[in-house]
Amino acid sequence: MELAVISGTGLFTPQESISNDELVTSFNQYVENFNHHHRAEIAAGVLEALLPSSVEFIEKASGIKSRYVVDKKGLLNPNIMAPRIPERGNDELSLQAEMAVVAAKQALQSAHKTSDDIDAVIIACSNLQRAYPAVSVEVQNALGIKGFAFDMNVACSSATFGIQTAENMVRTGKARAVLVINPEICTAHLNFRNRDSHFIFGDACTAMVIENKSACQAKHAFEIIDSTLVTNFSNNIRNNFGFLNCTHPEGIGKPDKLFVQEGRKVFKDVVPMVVEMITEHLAKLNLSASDIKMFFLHQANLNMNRLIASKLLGREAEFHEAPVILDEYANTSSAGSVIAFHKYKDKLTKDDMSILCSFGAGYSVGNVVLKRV
Ligand code: CO8
Repeated sequence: MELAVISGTGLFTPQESISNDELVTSFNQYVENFNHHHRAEIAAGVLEALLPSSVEFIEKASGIKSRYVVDKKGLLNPNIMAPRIPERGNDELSLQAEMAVVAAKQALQSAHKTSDDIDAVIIACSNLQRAYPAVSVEVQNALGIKGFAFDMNVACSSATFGIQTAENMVRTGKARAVLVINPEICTAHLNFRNRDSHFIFGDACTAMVIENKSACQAKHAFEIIDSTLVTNFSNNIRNNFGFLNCTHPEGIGKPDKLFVQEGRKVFKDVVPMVVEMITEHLAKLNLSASDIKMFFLHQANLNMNRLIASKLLGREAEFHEAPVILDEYANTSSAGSVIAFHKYKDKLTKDDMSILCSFGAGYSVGNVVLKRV
């Protein structure tokens, strides 16, 4: 068996950002408009008045202070409250492919690789912008890569599931090097009229080069010591958007065709699941949490990450042990833990161990144990 390393990473960050203040102002304007428009039904008890959102709640409940977005104007317009992304012609690069190409080029550069060194492209993310042709094949074409490409979706855990898929290809010699790319346009599937979750998501794209250790030319790389995946069915995070929606037109535009969650239940279910999985995985490798220098955890909720890290370490984690990017990026689904890895991995020195862990819809959890080489 060959050894596999992550030898390069890249990050595409949209130019526009929305602060909690801006988001709440727009949401509260929508609430005011709604309550005014429906004042008769509300007075008659037929409709419930909507409640306003608050900056303080968002920051305390989630740790999120702002999010990058592909379209700020549409999102902040209380009459739209959704990104407005013009359709492109079939001969133009699609938006997801465009984000992916930027992140992939950075990853290739940091790995000291060119398109000729890559044998496969995996687009792994929560939402794909069309059915076919696969976005990955479009990216493969844009980068001039030979070999093959495919798309995969495991919601928030798409990146770690993609890493293991690439790792297996490299270990078995099926590919010399693989690009795993996570273009997440989460704002297009978020219900910005839902007070409980309107603040949760942002947009970004990450990319990684995963390759055979013996061919690695990067100054610093991260050997994939082992990876483990688990899924466990739950309806607590759900989105019923899909290609069959048009077969039942009555359901089109209903809130269940966007992201819906029972946030409290997710928190309660997922924390023990993640702690148990990481603990067992480390034990299998004769390691314990104290051997791990950095925990690159899925970035969904600050309190959740604090609790997971403290349960693993038996004490509160310092920022440098479990870095957070949530405050700036919000939840970017599968890209979140990779953004933390991309930004803070250089703090690790030779032989330092770290983990990259994702968790979310499915439920799905993926844990990758890495060693800086
Ligand atoms: N402003 C003010 N008050 C509010 C607001 C608001 N915006 N929203 C709710 N409240 C109020 C509630 O009404 C409630 O009031 P009361 O106590 O009087 O009933 C109070 O605040 C507390 O509400 P909650 O119990 O809902 O608040 P929590 O403390 O549980 O926080 C969170 C809510 C932040 C949602 C929290 O539960 C959480 O983050 N849980 C974890 C969720 C999680 O990790 N989800 C994973 C996400 S899935 C993923 O990462 C990828 C999915 C696939 C991507 C899809 C792309 C779109």
